[in-house]
Amino acid sequence: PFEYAPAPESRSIVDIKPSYGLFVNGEFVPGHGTSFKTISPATEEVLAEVAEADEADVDAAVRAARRAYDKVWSRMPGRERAKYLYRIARIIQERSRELAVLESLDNGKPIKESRDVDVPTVAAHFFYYAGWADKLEYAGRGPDPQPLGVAGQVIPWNFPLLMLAWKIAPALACGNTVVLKPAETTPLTALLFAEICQQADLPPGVVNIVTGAGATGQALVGHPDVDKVAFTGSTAVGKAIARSVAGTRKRVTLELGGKAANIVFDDAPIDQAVEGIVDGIFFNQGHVCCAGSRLLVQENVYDELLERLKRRMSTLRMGDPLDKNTDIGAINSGEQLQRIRELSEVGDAEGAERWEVACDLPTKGYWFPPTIFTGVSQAHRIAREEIFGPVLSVLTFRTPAEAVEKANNTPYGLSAGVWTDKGSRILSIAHQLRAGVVWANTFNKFDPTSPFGGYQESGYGREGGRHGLEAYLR
Ligand code: TXE
Repeated sequence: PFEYAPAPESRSIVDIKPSYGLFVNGEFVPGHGTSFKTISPATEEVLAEVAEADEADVDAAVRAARRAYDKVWSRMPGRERAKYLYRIARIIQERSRELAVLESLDNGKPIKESRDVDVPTVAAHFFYYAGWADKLEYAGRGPDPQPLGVAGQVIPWNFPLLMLAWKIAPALACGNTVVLKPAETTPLTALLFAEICQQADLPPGVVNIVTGAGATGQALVGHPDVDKVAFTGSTAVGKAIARSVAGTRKRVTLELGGKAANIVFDDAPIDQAVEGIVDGIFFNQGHVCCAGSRLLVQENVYDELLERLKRRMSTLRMGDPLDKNTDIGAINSGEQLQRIRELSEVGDAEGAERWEVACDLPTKGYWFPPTIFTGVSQAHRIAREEIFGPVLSVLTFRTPAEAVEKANNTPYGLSAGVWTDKGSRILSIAHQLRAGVVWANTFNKFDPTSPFGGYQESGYGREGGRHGLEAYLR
C-alpha cells in the first residue's frame, strides 16, 4: 500500500519562493499580466505562484536578447563564451541535488532519474557545447559560420531542465542569445537556471526566461525580431508553429511526438531485452517522445517474453518521487492523466487486453499504473497514437521484413529499438527503419555527442552533437 511520506531532508534543500517573476535582462522582474500556480503532481500541493508573461513582457525579453546579441554576445570571441558555459556547467554540478529535488517536485519524476540521468546530462550538454564555442569553423556551415541572432525557444514539461539544456547550450555556444519559455506545469527549474546564469555572471540579456502557457509561447514564436524558433512539444502545436512562421525570415526546428517500435527477435538476450522494454516505456512515466511505446515481439518468444515482462513489472515501485527507491513517479498533470485514461479506454473498447501492475494508488495527485495492452493490431488507435504515459502496446511478427513493415507503419519517426544477437541484422534493420535514432540492445540512451531528432511527423532538425550546432549557425 502506498503512503505518501515526503522525505523532509530532501525537500528542505530547495528554497522555493512563494512567487516568481520573469527573468529579463539578467534580473527577475514582475510580469505585466496575471499569474498561475505550479503544483507538485504527486500531492497537488501548490509550490509557487508564477508570472504569466503577456505580449509586452515577451517583447521586453526579446529586446533585451537583441541588445545583448548586438552589443556583447555575438562579438565575444568563442573562447570567452566558452568560459561562461563551462562556469554554468560547473555550477549545475555543484547545485545538482537542489536541481534534482526541484525537478522531481515540480515534474513528478523519480529522484533517482532526475539525480542520475536528467541533471548529469544537463551538465554534460553545457560542458560539451562549451568545447565547441571556439571551434565553430568545424561545425559544417562553412569556414566562418555566424550566429543567427535571437532564438525563441519553447519547451515541454517531460524533461524541463534537459530540454532547456538541449536548447540553450548550443544556441549560446554559437553566439546567439535566447528567450526561452518553459512549460506551464514545470517552470521552476528554468527559474533556478536563471539564478545560475546570474551566479555565473552571464552578461544580462543573453538568457531570458518567460513563463506562461500557450499564449506566451505564441507571442514568443510570433515576435518579429526572433530569428530562430526551436520547439519541442506536441505535433499539433509544432504544425501550428510551422504554419505561423511560414513566409518569415525565421528558421525553425521542431522536435515532436513519436510512437517508437521496440523490436525483439527470438535470438535476443531475453532478460536484457526485458530491462530495455521496461526502461523504454516506463522511464519518466512514459512521458518521453522517443518512448518504446510499441513492442514488436517475434512470435516464437512471445509467451516467454510476456511472462518475464509481467514479472519484472510487478517489482516496479511506484510512489513518492523524492523517495530514492521509487521507479515510477506521478503523471505530470491532471490533463495528461486524462489523455492517458481516454486512450487506454479506447484500447479496451477496440478489444485489446489490458494488464496492469496491481498496486494501491494514492488518493491525492495524478497516478497511472504501468500497463500493457496485448492483442493489439495495427488498426488500433493505441498502436498509432502517442499515449505519452506508462502504457505499452504489444504486437507480434514472424519475419524481419514484417517487423520492419510494422515498425514503419506510423506517421512518426523519432526512434526505434532492435534486440538481437546478430550484428548484421542490427545494421540491416537500422537502415530500413524510418527513425532518427535506432538503439541496438539498449534503449533511451542520451549523449550530448549524438544528434537526436525525427523524420515525418516527429519534426525536423537535429539537437545534440555537431549537427545540433547547424541549427544555430548561418
Ligand atoms: O503539449 P504542447 P501538451 C505530446 C504528448 C502529449 C501531448 C500534449 O503526446 O500528450 O503532446 O501535451 C507550448 N504556440 N507531447 O499539451 O501544448 C506549451 O506552453 C507556442 C510530446 O503539454 O505542445 C509548452 O511550453 N507554444 C512532447 C509546449 O508548447 C505553445 C512533449 C508544449 O506543449 C503553443 C510534450 C502555441 N500555440 C507533449 N501552445 C515531446 N515531443 O517530447 C502550447 N505551447
